[in-house]
Amino acid sequence: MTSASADFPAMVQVPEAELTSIVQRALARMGLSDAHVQAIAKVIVAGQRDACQSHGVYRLITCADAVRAGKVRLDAEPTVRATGSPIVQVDAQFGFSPLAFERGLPALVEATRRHGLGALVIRHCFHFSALWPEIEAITAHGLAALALTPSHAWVAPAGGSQPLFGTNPIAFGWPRPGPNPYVFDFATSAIARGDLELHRRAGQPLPEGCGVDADGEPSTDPVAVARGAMLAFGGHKGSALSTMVELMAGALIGDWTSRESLTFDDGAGVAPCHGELVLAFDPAAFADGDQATQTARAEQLLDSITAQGARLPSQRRFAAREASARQGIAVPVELWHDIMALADL
Ligand code: NDP
Ligand code: PYC
Repeated sequence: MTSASADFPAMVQVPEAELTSIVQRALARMGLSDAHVQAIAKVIVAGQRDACQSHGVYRLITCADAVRAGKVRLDAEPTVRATGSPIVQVDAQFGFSPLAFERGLPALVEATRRHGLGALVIRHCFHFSALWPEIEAITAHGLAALALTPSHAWVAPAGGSQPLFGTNPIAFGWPRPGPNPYVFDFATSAIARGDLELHRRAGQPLPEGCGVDADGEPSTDPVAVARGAMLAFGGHKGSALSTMVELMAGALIGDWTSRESLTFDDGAGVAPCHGELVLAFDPAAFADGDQATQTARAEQLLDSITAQGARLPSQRRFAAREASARQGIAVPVELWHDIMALADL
């Protein structure tokens, strides 16, 4: 166990295989089917491995809350409709999203290879996860990818103070030579809801500019902001990106917007339920016969970023991944106790 301070809580280091088996046990105890257990465990253990505290094994608590509320279907079998068009449609049947993505991925890759670009539309899923695991699963096939999903109406539009948008993440990936793609993945809110919850759990104030209280006054109190509204990052720019997510991954695909997801939640306070849009691009189809030049120009651009001393997004994550492989996965002690309790260990 490492020593603790306010910003750096004490951690336990757990080998990946052990953490995976404890997480699987906890999920199985919730009554989830084995297919969901495997898919969810993979995603949240990967999050913890990459030191993504808001979307790592903390999400077991999110799963437990959703299951307890009786809204999520524990044995939902996603159905995949791939008709030869570029659009692959998956109905998650009101189960958690990781299995729905997993089931749709092969058809998305096939459609993208055939048409040059493809779209995966997931509907009716409970969504609590980070998007980068999905992006990395697509870039592993040599494809570029863009993913969008709404959440619950927690975020006010720029200039307003009433919650309307979700925290609406946008994630993008570009395949690179070597093991690590270029990937960014961020909430369009100034802070992710998961991070707000972690601040609330730790009794810590939010950074300035993340939200307003119920009277529309700026606040750094996570409880007051949860009652009021979160804010988009970058003012009107984040607000417009968030609107795009509602339109493209809500209205366009015929699934719920963040406001509709919150209405469906009806005070249960569980994971949002809505759809997701994932777009994939085959670089070969856009390269005009010269993929070597395409790749070289992309690499030149990315190298010019790091040449200035700037880092690429996901660089911190990839470094954490390497550290986890060497030392085991770091889990905050308090969370570790919660997880062990969920696993009845
Ligand atoms: P962060 O602000 O932590 O990070 C956003 C991105 O920017 C990451 O790719 C990160 O890479 C990168 N980054 C951070 N600092 C730098 C830097 N100095 N230079 C270059 N790149 C940098 O993400 P958020 O808190 O906004 O989101 C966290 C997670 O929450 C995401 O994975 C998202 O998918 C998830 N989420 C899920 C939602 C859902 O509805 N399912 C809703 C909202 C969020 P790195 O990781 O290496 O630091
Ligand atoms: O962190 O904003 C968030 C979030 C919403 C749904 C899953 N994660």
